[in-house]
Amino acid sequence: PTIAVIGLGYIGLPTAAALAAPGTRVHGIDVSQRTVDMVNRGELPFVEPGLEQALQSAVRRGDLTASTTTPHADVYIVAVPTPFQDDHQADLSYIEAATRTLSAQLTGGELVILESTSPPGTTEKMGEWIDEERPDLAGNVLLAHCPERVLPGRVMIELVKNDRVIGGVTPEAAVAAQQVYRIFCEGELLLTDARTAEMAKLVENSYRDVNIAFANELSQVAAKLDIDVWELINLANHHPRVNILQPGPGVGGHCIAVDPWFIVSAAPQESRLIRTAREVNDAKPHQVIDQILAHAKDVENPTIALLGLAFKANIDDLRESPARYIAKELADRLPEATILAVEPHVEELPAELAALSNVRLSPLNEALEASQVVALLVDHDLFGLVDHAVLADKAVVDTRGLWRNV
Ligand code: SAJ
Repeated sequence: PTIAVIGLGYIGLPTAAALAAPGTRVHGIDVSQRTVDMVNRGELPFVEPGLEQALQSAVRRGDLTASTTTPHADVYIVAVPTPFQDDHQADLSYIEAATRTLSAQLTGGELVILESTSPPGTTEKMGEWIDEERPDLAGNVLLAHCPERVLPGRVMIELVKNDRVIGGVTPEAAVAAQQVYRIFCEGELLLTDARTAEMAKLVENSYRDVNIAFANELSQVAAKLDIDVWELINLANHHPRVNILQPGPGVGGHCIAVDPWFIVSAAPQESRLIRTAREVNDAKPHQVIDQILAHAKDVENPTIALLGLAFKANIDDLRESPARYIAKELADRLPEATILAVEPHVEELPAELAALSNVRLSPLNEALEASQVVALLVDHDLFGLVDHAVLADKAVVDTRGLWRNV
């Protein structure tokens, strides 16, 4: 079959490359001409270990091509963003646009798979959009939802190894989608209906959010009681049935901080714990800002080193990053301070920080030398190598417990 992957982002592009690896004919579609040009040259628009090699060989063999227009294919995989709006409702406009566009190419009998994380009922809604565009097909299209579960930084391994949930709007669609994922997936392919598959994805990320919220709440409780939270968690985790996650500066990324809201908006009365966890995690960056401000107020025209801008360790992804939010807030609230942001994985500051005169991207050593206050926001491996003697005369806010013995 020919497979079209719509959306060549963090999920779509690795999926396209994995599908093309055994020689399947894959066409990638993206609204960004720059992304399309890069993919056609075998270049990565973002960093992901192992992906460049897979992309280059697929492009070189001619198994993977890309364009901004949508051609006919036997299978469509939709992997576009589902951000949320201010009211925490999912913004389905990208899915709707992709669905209406691909509808024009359908001849009947094609399989359309939604990979984007979506509120329950979205895959069925795609069917309604296709019906509106193409009443002549009389619903003769197979629809399934197969949410991705890969962890950024380990995408190429997890794509192949993870089990997957595949929900069909009809059982026939689920079976057809299962055959597609068999092309590259070695994990179990578990069949269900589309709504349960949609919900399974949201539940997985909410589970993680609630558990991180527990750790973040403990960090506040421990600070109040003057207890080292890292030691506390480490000790508690020696219990055979306790496995507490790690506190941090807040929860970033485009999934865990978003998906729980889709459950809350679908069933607000019934999801009190999920909502509270979101609120606890969203409060954490403000608590870190307060800690940094408390140290900075003792210094005239302070220089503050912020270590890390990414949303988690050892990746270059700055989207929805609490560290980036913390940098912006500090720069706004301390116009007389100099903020030196250290992020070895990027070459320039994101636009909202680049626009500020008191924030600069700085090499690690320079930032450490110049600063009176150091906040570790991301546990990149590089920061673990910092000589503790350099920190001795500085105020340190270690949000990840990387330097807990300083
Ligand atoms: N974090 C903590 N403490 C921890 C673990 C994580 O503060 O103990 C923070 C991280 O620093 C980061 C955020 O949480 O800011 C999220 O990081 P993550 O590593 O937990 O997850 P993501 O967003 O990179 O990927 C998640 C994964 N979901 C689960 O583990 C249930 C991944 O499998 C999903 O595919 C992905 O969301 C997605 O796209 O939905």
